[in-house]
Amino acid sequence: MRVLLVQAFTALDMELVYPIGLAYLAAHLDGHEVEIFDLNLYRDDPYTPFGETLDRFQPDVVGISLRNMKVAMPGVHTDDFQPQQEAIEFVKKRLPGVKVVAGGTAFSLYSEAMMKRLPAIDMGCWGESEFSFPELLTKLDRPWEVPGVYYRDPADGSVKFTGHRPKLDFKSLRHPRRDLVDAAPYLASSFVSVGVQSKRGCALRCIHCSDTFLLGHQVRMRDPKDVVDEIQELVEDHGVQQMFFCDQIFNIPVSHAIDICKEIVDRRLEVAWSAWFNEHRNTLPDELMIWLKRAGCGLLSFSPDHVDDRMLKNLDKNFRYEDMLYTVEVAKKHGMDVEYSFFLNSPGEDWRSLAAIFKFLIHARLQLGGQLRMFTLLMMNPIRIYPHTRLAELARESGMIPEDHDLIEAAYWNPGAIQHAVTGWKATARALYDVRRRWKEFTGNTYSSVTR
Ligand code: B12
Ligand code: SF4
Repeated sequence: MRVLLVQAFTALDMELVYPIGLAYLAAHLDGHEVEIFDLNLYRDDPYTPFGETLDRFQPDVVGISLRNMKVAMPGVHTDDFQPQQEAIEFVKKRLPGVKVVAGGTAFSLYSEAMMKRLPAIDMGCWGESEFSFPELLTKLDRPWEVPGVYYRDPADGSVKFTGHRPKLDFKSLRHPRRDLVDAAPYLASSFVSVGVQSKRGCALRCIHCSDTFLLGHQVRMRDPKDVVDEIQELVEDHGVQQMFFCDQIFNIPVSHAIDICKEIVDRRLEVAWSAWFNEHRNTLPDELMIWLKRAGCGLLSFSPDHVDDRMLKNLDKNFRYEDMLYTVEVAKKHGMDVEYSFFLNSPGEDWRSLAAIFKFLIHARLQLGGQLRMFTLLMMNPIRIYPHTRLAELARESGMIPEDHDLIEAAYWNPGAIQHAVTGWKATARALYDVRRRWKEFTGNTYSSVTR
């Protein structure tokens, strides 16, 4: 069978993302002719090269990877479904009769809604699909026999799901088919664009996170030697000098992270990289920091979401403010660059907790100077409410969203935070005014006459 694997649009205003999920699938498609096409490589005019590829390759099946939910450009698209819908309808128009199978994180999080809103999708695989997709290809006329599959009931067209499969044994998977993807445009796009995955799953329980629904709480690790074999192949055969570990969290467990670093050092691989790191001080020991640096990790990417203890507790984080201070201390000590990203409107936010973030920002800047590369405050971007999260439960319980909301356009909005911010500003302005007044009284008004 000829199978064309297509990466649908990712966030249109952001960096390219190497289609590692499709490369994993391709590695498990024995006996099929496979190609990978990324629509994002041609954002100005994707449909000319896409049409040419469809005409030339004449696939029997198009597997479309839907990664991100938010891809629409305001003013250009009506909603987030439009770009993906256009791409899938383009396939169906160009090659009527071709089967379109969807997959990817956005598909897995919003499967039913996607099947309903995008009728050109014939069927889809939920979650990790290295085994379900090849199995489905042998049973395209009987998808109901394959666990992990969404399909349309031939009787009435209703959307059905065959049920979840057990989580797969990640360490026994083949390496992704890197030979099917030209790494060059991704390398040119950003230093995080090419990914390598050393584990799947996360043991932590942040209330807003959907990764644990997608990949489970059990951390499934690959043998560090096998991980570094893959990195070596990327460096030596594909000219990769920079990469990102696309694990949920790289430094849990610490020993696995250290073993990967040691292996990179032993093989003298010249590659600069980054990853998501947990902030708890026990997960950032000096030993790890030393190996990270030696192995080419140039940036500690942290996504703590907050710094204030009360808020960290609300978000069910495994670390506290003391640990945040420790991240600054350890980065300074080892000369590592860091970046942090925060939410500014989490459940329970008030002006004191907002002020704590700004206080931390000042502290980090003073301590780290240029080593503090980026400090993202998602102020205008409240926390997305992903399906199957405790945040979703919270939002439903509090009446913020109706019980049956499909969560496609749902964001946690905490009006209290704005009120508190205004109260905070007022309190600060009042305090400043008081200081000024007292200064005037004390100096006999010299201050204002001098400044006037
Ligand atoms: C690493 C990562 C990043 C890295 C990527 C680095 C890199 N070089 O790859 C960086 C930091 C750049 C990043 C950025 C962003 N990310 Co991100 N990221 C991830 C993360 C943690 C892992 C993705 C990954 O590589 N997985 C490994 C591969 C092997 O898995 P996979 O792609 O899912 O593929 C498997 C299955 O999905 C399925 N599958 C995939 N395609 C297909 C196709 C078919 C036909 C079939 C049958 C099956 C199938 O089979 C594959 C093999 O098992 C995920 C979390 C997660 N649970 O996946 C979030 C995630 C993908 N990111 C997310 C978001 C929101 C973003 C940002 C918008 C964040 C931001 N505001 O900056 C940006 C967008 C970037 C962009 N340009 O679009 C969301 C997307 C949710 C959504 N539906 O919208 C996720 C799911 C996290 C979450 N739960 O919120 N991200
Ligand atoms: S640490 Fe990251 S992946 Fe793990 S539960 Fe929290 S947000 Fe999700």
